[in-house]
Amino acid sequence: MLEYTKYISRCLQLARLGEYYVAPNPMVGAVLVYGEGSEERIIGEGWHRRYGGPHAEVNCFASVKEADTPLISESTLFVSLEPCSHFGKTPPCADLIIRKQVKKCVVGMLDPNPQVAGQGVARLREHGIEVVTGIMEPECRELNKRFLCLHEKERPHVILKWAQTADGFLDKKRSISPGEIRPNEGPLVISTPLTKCLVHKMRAENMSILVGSNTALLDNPKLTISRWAGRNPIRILLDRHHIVPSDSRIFSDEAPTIVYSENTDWEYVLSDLAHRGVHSVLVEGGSKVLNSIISSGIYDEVHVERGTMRIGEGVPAPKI
Ligand code: AOF
Ligand code: ZN
Repeated sequence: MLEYTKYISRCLQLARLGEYYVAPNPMVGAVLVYGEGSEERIIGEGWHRRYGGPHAEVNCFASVKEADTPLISESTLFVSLEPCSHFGKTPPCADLIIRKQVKKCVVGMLDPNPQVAGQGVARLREHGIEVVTGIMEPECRELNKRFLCLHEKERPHVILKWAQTADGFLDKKRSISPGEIRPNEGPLVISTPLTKCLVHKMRAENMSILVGSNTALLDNPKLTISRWAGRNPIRILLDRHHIVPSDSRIFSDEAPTIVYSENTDWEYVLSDLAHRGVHSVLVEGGSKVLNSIISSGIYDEVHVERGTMRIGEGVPAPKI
């Protein structure tokens, strides 16, 4: 018998190659295996490479060498997510699999997208293809936690992130005096060159990045990626009192910016982002925004960088 976890592991490895390029779609990998025992070998591999592009299964079949095509009908297709059954930007993968007449299909996990939700697997079974589901499901779920959150909870996956001093402060006390456009002092630097790279990696992993008006005003950040690969996240600014000037770096043309000013209620912001298809938000501060999200209880992960410096007084870091 084929070792299911070995090939679903390979699917997950392939799926990861699409990281940074497929959001808000899931990362998906597929492997086609012919024969068993001494005959056993992979005859095709593929993954979803970019948003709007062909799905993993399509790329997998396309990779099969001409000499191996007669073997497809005697092969097992492994795929980390249920093959789709709908016409999206691309036609249904389930129909392609049926046309290729594979013997068996092993699926990591079902697709919670309501347009698919079990119908892909059902269609394969209706056409006499043996289907096994739920192989390495926890690993499949972890890989696509953002995509799953969007479809299962109808809101983006929320990650809070901040850096604090050894004595528990986010920053010195800084403010803007009347008439002054920008503060003279820059923000307290807690991050190191290495952790700055990691922050940029997190920005690349998430579809959007959110800050409040104080952070936009005091730090004047661009919130883009320069120390990691991938696309700049969509910038989200909560600015209830319209205090952030239009020439701020958060409005630079490197990425879109969405401003919430009328309604900055966290549940409203999350549901609006979900409607726009945003599957993840990295919240980078400041203290007011972080504290209000923490008190709402609607967040999924918290990443705290602890520096070695002590500053004695300043803006206290949030408590969770
Ligand atoms: C698959 N294989 O590799 C992926 C799937 O607009 P489309 O056509 O790209 O469809 C996107 C939806 O298809 C996405 O929301 C998810 O439900 C599924 N993704 N399905 O069979 C793949 N990426
Ligand atoms: Zn598909």
